[in-house]
Amino acid sequence: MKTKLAILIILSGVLLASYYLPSKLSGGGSAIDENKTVKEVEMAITHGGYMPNDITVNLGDTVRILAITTDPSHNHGIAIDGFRVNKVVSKTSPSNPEIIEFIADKPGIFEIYCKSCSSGPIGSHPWLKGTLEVLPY
Ligand SMILES: [Cu+2]
Repeated sequence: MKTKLAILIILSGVLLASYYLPSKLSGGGSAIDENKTVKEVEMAITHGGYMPNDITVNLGDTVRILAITTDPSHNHGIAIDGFRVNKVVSKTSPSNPEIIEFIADKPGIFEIYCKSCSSGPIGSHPWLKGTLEVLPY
């Protein structure tokens, strides 16, 4: 009786493995894929630039930017046109950042800039520039 139970457990284990393993090995698709890496970047926006101002990820990664601004007196933001990102960042605490998340589903070098700064007292911040590089496979 115990042997039958053991065989049953082993069989069901093999069945489960054969069900889950192929889906882990195949990949692809542009929707959120559990097998892909989440690339998390803490970014501070100062009056004079993004820190860091260079982000490198792999194609297919989920990019999660945890952004804060050090000067909330006027709007600082993050825009990446290639991924339809345009967010005002008004949070100042690293423990409660603005979260910007998207999937890097195309390779290339994309500009990070501030679209919201123009509403500040000194107008747009042309020096507020960074790059996002998405490496191909
Ligand atoms: Cu500023």
